[in-house]
Amino acid sequence: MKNYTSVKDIPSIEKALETAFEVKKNPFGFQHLGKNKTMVMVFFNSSLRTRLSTQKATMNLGMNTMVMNVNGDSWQLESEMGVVMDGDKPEHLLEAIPVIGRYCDVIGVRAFARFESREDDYSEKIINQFVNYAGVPVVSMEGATRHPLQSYADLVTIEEYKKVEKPKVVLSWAPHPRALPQAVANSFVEWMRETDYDLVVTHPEGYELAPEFMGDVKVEYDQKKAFEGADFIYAKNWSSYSEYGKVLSKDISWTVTEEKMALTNNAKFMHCLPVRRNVVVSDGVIDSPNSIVIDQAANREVTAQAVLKMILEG
Ligand code: SN0
Repeated sequence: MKNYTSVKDIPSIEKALETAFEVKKNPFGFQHLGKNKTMVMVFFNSSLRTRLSTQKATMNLGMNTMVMNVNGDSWQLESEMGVVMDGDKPEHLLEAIPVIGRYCDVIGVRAFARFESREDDYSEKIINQFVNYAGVPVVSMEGATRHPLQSYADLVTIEEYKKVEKPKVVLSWAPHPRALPQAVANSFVEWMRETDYDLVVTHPEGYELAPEFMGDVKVEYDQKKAFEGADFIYAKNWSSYSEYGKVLSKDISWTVTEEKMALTNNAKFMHCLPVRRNVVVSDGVIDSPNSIVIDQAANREVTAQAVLKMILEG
């Protein structure tokens, strides 16, 4: 594997699962791959799980890691082409990226949607500049449109908890005080479409995800109907794609509650975290034995390591 920016970079779902379970069983068994190799993790946005789980994954593989928070530690980086750089940004990505690439063997980059232009975000302007200029493999630690390290961990978690061959998996929009990217939802749908699970997406009108991610996936606008018989409820807020980046609703009748979970087939509750308690999900649901959000987050280490292993193997 050269770069990792979407499910399309993985040889197959079978290989992804096989590698993840191999790494989970034997986390320190592949240190020959990482010896004397270095990863630089570049963050344009905040992180807790991605930073710690990916760094831990590199340590398990015997690699070294350097972390750069662009909005605090480094020069502010210009990303527009052809601009006169007489403003507040002293360095261009065109130099910064290849320089970083000279210091390491893998670059991780987190660059969320900026909501300035849907076209810029959906062309993955920042991640693609890294892919084009790094000279070393690039791992997306959440781009503008996808969060593939998260989705990979989501898949592994569902595989571990599923009780039937083809579980009903429901991605439910939930309210939130701020405008969040569509990345986690897009990427989850993209990964789930590679499985034979029964996937249903539920959200209010106006929150339709981009057609290139949804394909022919079923949308059920009635959240309670969607929850009926579900084996997994994956809650996530995202802002509107059609009215790009807008918050069209903060309707708390979409919060995931005990009453709604009672409609499911004793479903497990999932969320990528961080989560706004009693906005996205009630305390009662996230604190219940059916909540698997901590195991889901723990699998981030496993799948980050699986990705790095596949990259180091070439
Ligand atoms: C990010 C998102 O893409 O939705 C990262 C999720 C892994 N989430 C947030 O930015 C949440 C911030 C908030 O204010 O709750």
